[in-house]
Order: sequence, then structure tokens, then C-alpha cells
Amino acid sequence: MAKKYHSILVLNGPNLNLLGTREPEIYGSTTLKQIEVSLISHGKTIGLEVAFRQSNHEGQLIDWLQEAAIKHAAVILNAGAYTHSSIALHDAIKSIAIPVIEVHLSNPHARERFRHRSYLSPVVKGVICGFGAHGYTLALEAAARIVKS
Ligand code: CA2
Repeated sequence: MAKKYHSILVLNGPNLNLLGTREPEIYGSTTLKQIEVSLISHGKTIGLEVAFRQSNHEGQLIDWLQEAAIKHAAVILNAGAYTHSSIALHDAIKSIAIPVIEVHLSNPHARERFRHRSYLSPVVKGVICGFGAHGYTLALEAAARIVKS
């Protein structure tokens, strides 16, 4: 019988489509497409299907979070600057039953004061930040642990 893969949804918020083109000293030189390819490939090796999306729109991210509860086992979320402003994303995460892992390429706590507060951290399973693109792989490993346990 065919093996059933757990599906993980990776969501990326505003401006992350620009990754690799500007501010490499903060966000690294890896593009979002390269992160996607690497995560899908790594997912296969650990028995996880990876769906990868990006939007600059808060409402779209909320729609995807709500859908995720039906289609996916966990969500990895880099909400970009919405992390520091969005009560709507906080509410959406709180309302879904599957675990959400918050990821940031940079370490927001080592940056401007307005980045120190996350509206999402209180309602997610855990947070990974400061490890650049590798943080997504770390989050996928964490998701694997959670969904397979
Ligand atoms: O470190 C992260 O992953 C962030 O979520 C990235 C957000 C920032 O607002 C958060 O404080 C931390 C910004 C994403 C913008 O990405 C760009 C990438 C390249 C060029 C310009 C923006």
C-alpha cells in the first residue's frame, strides 16, 4: 500500500518574494524559490509533503491558515512584518487546531525595537529565528517531530 505523507504548509508574508535580491546582510542571499525547492526535497527525505506559498496580503494569509486546518498537519509561518502588527493573524492562528511554527530569517530581537514584539508568538507552538534560510529546515524537522508523535 502507498505510504501516506503528512502535508506541511509553509506560508510566507509580505516582501519575502524579494529575498535574495536586496538586504542580503540581513536576510541572506538565498531566494524564496531556492528555499522552496530545498524544503520540498528535504521533506521527501523525511516523509513530509511540503506546500509552499507567499502573499503580500494579510487576508490571503488568513484564508490559507483557515484552509490549512483541513488540508495540512502543521504550518510553518514567516509572516514578515505582519508578525509585529497583526491581531488578525494572531486570532487566525489561535482558531485553528493544528500546530503553527513561527520562523524568521533574522533575529528580530537583535534589531529595531518595533520588531521585538510578535503578536504571533503567544499562540504558536514554537519560534525559530536568526538562522537564515536554514531556519525553515529546522522548522520542518520540528514539524516532523510533532506530526509523527
Ligand atoms: O527575519 C524575518 O524573516 C522577518 O520576518 C522578515 C520581515 C521583517 O519585517 C521581520 O521583522 C523579520 C521582512 C521581510 C522582507 O524581506 C525582504 C527581503 C529582501 C529584501 C527586502 C525585504
